[in-house]
Amino acid sequence: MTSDLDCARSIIADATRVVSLTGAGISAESGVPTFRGPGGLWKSFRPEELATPDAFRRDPQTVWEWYAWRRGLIADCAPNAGHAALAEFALRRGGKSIITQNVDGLHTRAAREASGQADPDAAVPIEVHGAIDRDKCSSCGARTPGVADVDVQAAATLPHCDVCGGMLRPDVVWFREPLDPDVIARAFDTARAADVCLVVGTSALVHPAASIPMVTVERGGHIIEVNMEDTPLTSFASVSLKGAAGQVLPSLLDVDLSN
Ligand code: BV8
Ligand code: ZN
Repeated sequence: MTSDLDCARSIIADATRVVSLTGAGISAESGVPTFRGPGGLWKSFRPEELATPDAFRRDPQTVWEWYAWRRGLIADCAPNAGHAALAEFALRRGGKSIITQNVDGLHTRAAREASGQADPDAAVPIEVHGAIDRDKCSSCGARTPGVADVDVQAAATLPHCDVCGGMLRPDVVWFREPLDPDVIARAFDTARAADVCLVVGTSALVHPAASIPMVTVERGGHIIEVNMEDTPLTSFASVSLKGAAGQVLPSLLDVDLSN
């Protein structure tokens, strides 16, 4: 009896192009809270109150307080075996293949750690929802490295743009904001050209990102899902592996992380 893992491994072995779409679940074992699971961020905060342009217009201090808290939390986290396995696999296969909804930067750190002196680019993800460690000017759009200590005491003490004086915001995509058209087009094109879309640690509820794996299926490719629970994509998956990303990915991708 072939196990689901063996079935998934043989699909990947036969594939020419494997792309992955990751969500907050791949960072859970690194200590970064997910959004919708038990203890998730949206359990104690309502996304409409913190992750929308209206919320930022209405109460920039509270939005900045939440993002500064998350920035500090993420700064103390490290990539886990799931990030490392995906990075090794991407470097081995070549060609940009990691698409992430996450803004925590852990895939990029794993890419640098896995590549050593070599070019990490194949393992650097397409970040469809932006990056929490970058700021963007809400007036002129200038992007800068994230301000380290945000003073949320007053609107005047929040970070402002050196170029035009406009108020800075975290460089992430909020609800009801369009994604960067070039970034999301690249993500869909990458998935369209793939034989397999490996979907890891996402509830597959947020669009348009959650639709990315469907273009692989529409072209006759496979979805392999790694999650702790079923999602709206599970019924489209050729194999659905229940388990933690950090446990499943090294054996699924045949990556030995012991050294
Ligand atoms: C837009 C901000 C249009 C950054 C986030 C249909 C089509 C198009 C849009 C919509 C649509 N329907 C509704 C919309 C609007 C909306 C949307 O999708 N709403 C949903 C909630 C219904 N979409 C938007 O607003 C998008 N913009 O469409 O604009 C437009 C066009 C033109 C002009 C104007 C507007 C913008 C979406 C981006 C929102 N920003 N975050 C930040 O602060 O982080 S979304 C937020 O959710 C995060 O970015 C996150 O990445 C994303 C998805 O969540 P997940 O990553 O999946 O995390 P979650 O906690 O949900 O799930 C974790 C999973 O992991 C679970 O399944 C769990 O079982 C699993 N897990 C846990 N531990 C492990 C594990 N798995 C493996 N191993 C483990 N150890
Ligand atoms: Zn500016």
